[in-house]
Amino acid sequence: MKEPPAKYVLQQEFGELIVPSSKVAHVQPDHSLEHALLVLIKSGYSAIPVLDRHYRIQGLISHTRILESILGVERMEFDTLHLRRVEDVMNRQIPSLRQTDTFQRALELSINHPFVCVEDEDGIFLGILTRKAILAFLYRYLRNME
Ligand code: 4BW
Repeated sequence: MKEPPAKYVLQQEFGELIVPSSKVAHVQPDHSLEHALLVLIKSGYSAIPVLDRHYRIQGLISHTRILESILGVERMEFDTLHLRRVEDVMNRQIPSLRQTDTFQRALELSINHPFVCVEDEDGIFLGILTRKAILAFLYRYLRNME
């Protein structure tokens, strides 16, 4: 089957590529850094979304941010992890996509972001779009081109 032209693909929506919220590891802003580190280690991911109780995107938290926050002058202050909150160290400057955005927009964002959160028109988290899903889609498309 002949693949559609690249221009057409870039204008398509990317809904089928989304990792649904039920499969995305996440934490809440008021969780402790100890809890967040546990979730990161158990899930195997280096960074995960932070969502509030209504499933709205608040930021992202990573190993690096947590470890930087407990970096003392002479030692890592691991004993303070349970006292610190995710909201104090999370990265709030993260882009998000609407499910109605184009594949081109998703592709542009994936250059600098390993994953991008996707929300609906009410700002409710739907899932994430990963660089892996985007690359796999592009790879299939290029392989099948004439
Ligand atoms: O536990 C893992 N399972 C699988 N299947 N793949 C993994 C795992 N951990 C890492 N990977 C692979 C993926 O290819 O390493 C890449 C980089 O992982 P990261 O960034 O640094 O933890 C993964 O690439 P990706 O699938 O394109 O994912 C990009 C980023 O999206 C990940 C992580 O920050 C986030 N992410 C992906 N799936 C997630 C998730 N965050 C929460 N829950 C998920 N289900």
